[in-house]
Amino acid sequence: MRYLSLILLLVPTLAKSANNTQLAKVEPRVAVDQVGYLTGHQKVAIVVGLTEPATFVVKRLPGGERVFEGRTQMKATPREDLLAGADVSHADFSAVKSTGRYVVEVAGAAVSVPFDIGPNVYKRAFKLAMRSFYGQRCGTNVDMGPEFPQYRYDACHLKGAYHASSGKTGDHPSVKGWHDAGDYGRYIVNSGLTTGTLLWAWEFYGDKIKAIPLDIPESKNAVPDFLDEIRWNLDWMMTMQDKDGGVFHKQTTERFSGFVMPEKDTMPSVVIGTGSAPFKGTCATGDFAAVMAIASRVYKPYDLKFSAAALAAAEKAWAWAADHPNVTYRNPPGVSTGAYGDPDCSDERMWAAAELWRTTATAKYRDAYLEGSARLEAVMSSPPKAQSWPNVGNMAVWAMALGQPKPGQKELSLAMGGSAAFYGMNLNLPWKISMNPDDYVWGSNSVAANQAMFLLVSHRIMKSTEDGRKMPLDFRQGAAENLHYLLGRNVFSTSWVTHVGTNWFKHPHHRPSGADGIDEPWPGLLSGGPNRRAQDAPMRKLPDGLPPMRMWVDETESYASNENAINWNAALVFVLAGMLN
Ligand code: 9MR
Ligand code: ZN
Repeated sequence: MRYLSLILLLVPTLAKSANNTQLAKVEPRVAVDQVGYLTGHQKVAIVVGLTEPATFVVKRLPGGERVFEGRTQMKATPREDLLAGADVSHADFSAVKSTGRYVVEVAGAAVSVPFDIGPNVYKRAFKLAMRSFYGQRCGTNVDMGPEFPQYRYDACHLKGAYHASSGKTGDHPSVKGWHDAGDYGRYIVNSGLTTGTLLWAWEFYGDKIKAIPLDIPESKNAVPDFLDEIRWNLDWMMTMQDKDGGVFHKQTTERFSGFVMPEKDTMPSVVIGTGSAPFKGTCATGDFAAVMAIASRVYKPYDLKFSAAALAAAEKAWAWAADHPNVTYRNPPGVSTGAYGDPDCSDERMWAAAELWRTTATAKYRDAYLEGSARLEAVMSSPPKAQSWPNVGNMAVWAMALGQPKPGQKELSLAMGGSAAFYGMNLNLPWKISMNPDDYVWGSNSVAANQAMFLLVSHRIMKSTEDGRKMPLDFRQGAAENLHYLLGRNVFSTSWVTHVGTNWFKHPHHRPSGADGIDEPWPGLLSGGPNRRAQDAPMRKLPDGLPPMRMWVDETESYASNENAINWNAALVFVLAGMLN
């Protein structure tokens, strides 16, 4: 007994010293954004593992001509670096401005992978990240050729039916939609923020997005590819609305399939409800209303009929949500796919109100927003939080700000306050990102991306006011810093987007990637990223107790750190779109 408690006492200490040895052993590495840097932006490589300043050179490829020389600056010791527990230095080569391909070499230490500098370096990354949605399509055969010719599957999940928990019986012809993630479920709540984010990307950056073809089956029609792709999911979402306006939470199999191709998952795909009246949920219905309200605006120039149908669906959903202010969802007995259970649906209703106000200018929606806004603002003010599937309050506030000729003072200060805090971190912290140790949750890479989106949206809101235009802050630069982290400037020196950069991760928890017999994974997928809690039971691939940024493994089984998901990819698409020229 005494020994046992002694051992238990020692375990954490042992783990810690083991970690420290491991941390100390990091070979010097030069972590860069493996895609590159925009011409006018700050350009910093993060050097890990140097204990004193060193000389570095920037060489232009292919010849190796030395175009810049500088000295690294120490930023943190392992003790000071709360994110990765490493020696962190910066090599700042912002002065390099000619378009080209380069490497950064640190004397006696290491050399980076090659990267580009130029005015439009993120175009391919944007295309692959967005095209990955095509690779998530349900209900049709998918073929990622010509660039990725063997990546294909046949039409899947064509049969739909009502589950007992929906209060209905019989078939439900529900096709289309995107598979949520590495699994084949389709979930309205997660589709909500995903589809809303993508539609916003279009509203913000449509002019630049338009110029980038996605090579999808609809590429030859008159509608921009980006909107064709989103429509695939909107059409499915429409089928999830009940006659009374409420929207069912999800359509999945009762449990997750094995690692098989989608067409080999032959369990019935069922519409799942809350298990008792009213069967639909408020979070799903609120998200749906918000998304359809945006869709009504976005598709108006291309498809009047659909635009009107989307608005009617949104208004009906809104009315249902107003009558059922907080019907929450938990998996009914026998169902073990993702829950996306959110205990508080007020932010979803607010987002719906704000988007409907923006689309229709009808006073009742503005009034509904104003009624709930004090609570929302209290939640949103310091510390600022990135939007996430259960937390769409930011979208509500921003929609309100963007929907008026001049944003209200409150919305403005919320957006600016949050961004100033994030931006300050981007400027000052050793890793130049706006991530706190607490931000390393399941899907932390989407926190980085959504914080970047926060900065980009605030940038737009700021520039819409006269005072804001005069402000010298460049929130776009802050957003780019978080993007650099995702594209390789992290402790692993790994790009967290498949087929993007040089040293990109190889083993997403993604069923088609695991089951297709091809070595390399599907393109354009963002890894969920480090998760400070080792939540990947029972396989337990994640280490214990390392600093948060190191809690990631490139292993298929690590679903809690290395899955892909549509909401995470959507935030990435938004940020990449914001960086297009
Ligand atoms: O992204 C979700 C994360 O916030 C939750 O902590 C986690 C556990 O509930 O679930 C994540 O979502 C998963 C969903 O439930 C099912 N499809 C895969 C999603 C990504 O891992
Ligand atoms: Zn499917």
